[in-house]
Amino acid sequence: MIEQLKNQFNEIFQQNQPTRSFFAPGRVNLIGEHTDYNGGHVFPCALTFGTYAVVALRNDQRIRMYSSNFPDIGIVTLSTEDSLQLQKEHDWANYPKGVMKEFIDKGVVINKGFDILFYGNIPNGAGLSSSASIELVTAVTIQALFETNFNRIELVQMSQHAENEFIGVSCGIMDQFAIGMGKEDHAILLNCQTLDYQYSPVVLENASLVIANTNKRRALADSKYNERRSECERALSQLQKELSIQSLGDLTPEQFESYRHLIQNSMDQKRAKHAVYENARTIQAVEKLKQGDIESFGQLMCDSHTSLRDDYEVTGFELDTLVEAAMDQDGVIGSRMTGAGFGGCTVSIVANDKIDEFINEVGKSYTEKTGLIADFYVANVGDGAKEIL
Ligand code: NG1
Ligand code: MG
Repeated sequence: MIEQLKNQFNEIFQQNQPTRSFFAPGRVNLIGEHTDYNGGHVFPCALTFGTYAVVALRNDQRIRMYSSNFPDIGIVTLSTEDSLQLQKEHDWANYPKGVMKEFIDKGVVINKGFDILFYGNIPNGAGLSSSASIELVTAVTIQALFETNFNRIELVQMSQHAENEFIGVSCGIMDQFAIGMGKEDHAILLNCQTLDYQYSPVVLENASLVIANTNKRRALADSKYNERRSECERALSQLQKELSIQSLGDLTPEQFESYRHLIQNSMDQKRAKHAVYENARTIQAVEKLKQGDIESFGQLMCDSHTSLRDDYEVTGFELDTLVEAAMDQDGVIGSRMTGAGFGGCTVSIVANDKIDEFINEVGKSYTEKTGLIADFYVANVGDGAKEIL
C-alpha cells in the first residue's frame, strides 16, 4: 500500500525528496452514543483502515496537497507566507488546513514548504470518522516535520478545535480521541468531561465486530446533531436550577428520575433521559466486557440502539432495519447504530462461524426492505495515529 502511494506521490508532485509516511485510523464507537458533548462516557476503538499521508519537505515556501480520493480537485497549493489566512476553498483540504492553522495559532512557525499526498480507505460520511482521521494524520505529520512537542492529548484537542472552528461542526471529542489515542486490540473508556480514560481489551471469544454501512446519506446529520445538542443544553440548564451539576453525565438514572419533572418540554426530557441512561449503560457495558460477559455487553448494545431510536430519535428506517435484521440472525450477540445516526453504519457482534450467513441474510433482507445495498466489514481493532517506519 505505502509503496504504491509513494509511487503516486512521485508521479503527482514530480519530486524525489525522501518521503515519510503517516497513518491515522477511522474509529467505531461500541457504546456511549451522543454522550460525548453531554459530559458522559464513550467506548470507541480505532480501526485498521484509515487515512495515509506521504510527505516530503520542499526547498521553497510552497505547500502542495493532493488527495487520491478526489483526483478531480487536483493539487491544492498554498504558500507558507499566506498560511495565516488559509482560505476555505476545497472541501477535503479544509481538514488539513484547519489543523495547520491550529499549529500556527499555537506559535509554530511553518517556514518550509512540503508536498503531501493523502489517501483514505474509510467509507466517507458513514459515521466511521473519516474527518477526524484526516485531521489526526495531518497533526502527527506536522508535528514530525516541524519537530514540535505537543503531547497526544494536545494533538487530539487541536484536531477537535479545527473541526469546531475551521470546519464548523460542533462535535464532541470522541472521534479525535479514539483516533489519536487508539491501541491495537483495545477500546477506550473515556470520560469526556475530565478526559480520564482507560484501555479495555476487546476480547470477544469466538466472535467479531461486523460493521454494516446503510449507504444511506446522512443528509440530516448536521442540522439534527446541533438540534439535539441544544435540546440537551436546555434540559441541563433547567436541571441546574435545583442541582449543582456540570453536565448530564453527572447524573445517575435514579437522580434523573427524581428531577426529570424540572425539564419542561417532554421532548427535551427524552433527549436528556437518553444521555443519562446511555452514560450509565456504557460504564456497565465495560464492566461486563472485562468480566468476559459478552452476552450482557451485547444486550446493552441493543438497549443503546432502542434508546437512540425511541428517546433520542436519531436512527431512521435504514439503521433500524439493519439492526432488526441482525438480531433475527443466529449467533448475533448485539447490534446498534454507531456515530451520529440518520444513516451511516451499525456495529454488531457476530459469532465467527456465522459471519458469512450474517452478511448474506442481513444484506438480503436489508435490500428487500429498503432498496439499498449494504456494505459489510469485519473490523479489526488497530492502533492510533502514527508514523509508518
Ligand atoms: P460521527 O458522526 O460518527 O463522526 C458524531 C460526532 C461525535 C459524537 C457522535 C455521536 C462529529 C465529527 N462527531 O460522530 O463527536 O457526538 O456523533 O455519539 O460530528
Ligand atoms: Mg465526521
